[in-house]
Amino acid sequence: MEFFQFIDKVKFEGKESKNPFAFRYYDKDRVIFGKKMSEHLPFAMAWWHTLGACGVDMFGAGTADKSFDSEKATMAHAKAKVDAGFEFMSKMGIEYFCFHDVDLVPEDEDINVTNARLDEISDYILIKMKETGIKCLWGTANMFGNPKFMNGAGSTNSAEVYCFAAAQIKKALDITVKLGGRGYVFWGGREGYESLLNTDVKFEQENIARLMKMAVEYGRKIGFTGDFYIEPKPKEPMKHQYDFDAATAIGFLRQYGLDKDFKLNIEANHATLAGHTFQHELRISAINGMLGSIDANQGDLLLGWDTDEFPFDVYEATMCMYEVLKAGGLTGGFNFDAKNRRPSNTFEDMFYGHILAMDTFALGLIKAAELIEDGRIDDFIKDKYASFNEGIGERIVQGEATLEELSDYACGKRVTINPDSGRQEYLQTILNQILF
Ligand code: XLS
Ligand code: CA
Ligand code: CA
Repeated sequence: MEFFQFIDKVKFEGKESKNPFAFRYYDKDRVIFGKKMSEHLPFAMAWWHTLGACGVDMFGAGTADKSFDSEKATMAHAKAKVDAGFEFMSKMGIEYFCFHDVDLVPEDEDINVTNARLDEISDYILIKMKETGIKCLWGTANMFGNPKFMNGAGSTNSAEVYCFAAAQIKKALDITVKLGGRGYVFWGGREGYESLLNTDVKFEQENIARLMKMAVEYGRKIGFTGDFYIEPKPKEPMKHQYDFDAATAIGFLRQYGLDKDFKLNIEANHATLAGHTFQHELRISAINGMLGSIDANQGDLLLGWDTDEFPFDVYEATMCMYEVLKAGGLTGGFNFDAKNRRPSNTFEDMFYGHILAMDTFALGLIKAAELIEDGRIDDFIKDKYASFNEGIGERIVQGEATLEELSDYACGKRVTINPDSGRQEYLQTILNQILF
């Protein structure tokens, strides 16, 4: 059965095209810095949003029909989602997908039933993967939806619930490895707290680390060679989440000796919820060797929650791709953890959302490469710190200087000169010149 009969394949037609089902910037074979666009931008479809989300919000029922001609919460529906998903990705030219365990199959009360369903659906997905060449970017376990996780999964007060979380991770890892996933994600949706009056933060964090350690041991045992990721988010659903931002997550990973196996999956919308720019989170990850994968979406700065919009901000995408290029690329990819707005409720809108997002990142890549090639910004930054290239500055950087020596130097000078201008407005002019 063909679900999206209105379109055969979305193709690159160039900037002037008015065809709504065409790319204006994403030209997968175009080579930039020696690599094809499709290699710079391993795009992934998020199973939960694209095949699951139907526009339900706190005030109203769904507006989009994602039944795919079958009864929801059945295995027939799970299979129809696979069919629809692979047709969608093939037509879009999206080469990867990401999933939570419970996105793939309906969850049963008995975990053994759910697990058997996961075996069945992953067999079916594997067949489709072979047919199409589409691959798995990452898998994860949903340890936040089920009521048993109300006090957390790794951070729960109940040893029994902790075991159920472990069982879900084990199975999700099995399926991720079976599908050849590049990564495995921990997003700590319920790992945090509402009140310190009822929370032992130290104990909860230690328990989360223990669970992650067990996951790493098991993953490596079954042949998982990819990266584990923490996906930072400061809040929502919890008032305070432990993986607040990249710096916090990196500190946690180092504290518990998990930093060799883990990197970060940075989501744009989570960065802004943490009061950072997307670029800040990427830079902090990159300079710590922790930039693994990206959830490519966009928030709304006028709203205080996680709106998961398809990205269209070219400034943000350019600065993101600037960080990614400087970091030498991602080991993961760009997962569109993004959903259509509630009134955009047709299958056509699913295509428009992904076309918008892919074109935004393609344009970001083109512009970031131009920025680097132009070189004025890089040169400025290099020059800015030039006083550390010789003399006393060089001795500081080499770790040769002592505090007394620096003090003698300053006292010998008597007064200091002003450091050079930061030139922010001039640099912003360069950015605009390249963008427009
Ligand atoms: C929720 C998160 C979630 C993770 C995967 O805010 O973005 O969807 O990406 O569990
Ligand atoms: Ca996400
Ligand atoms: Ca989000």
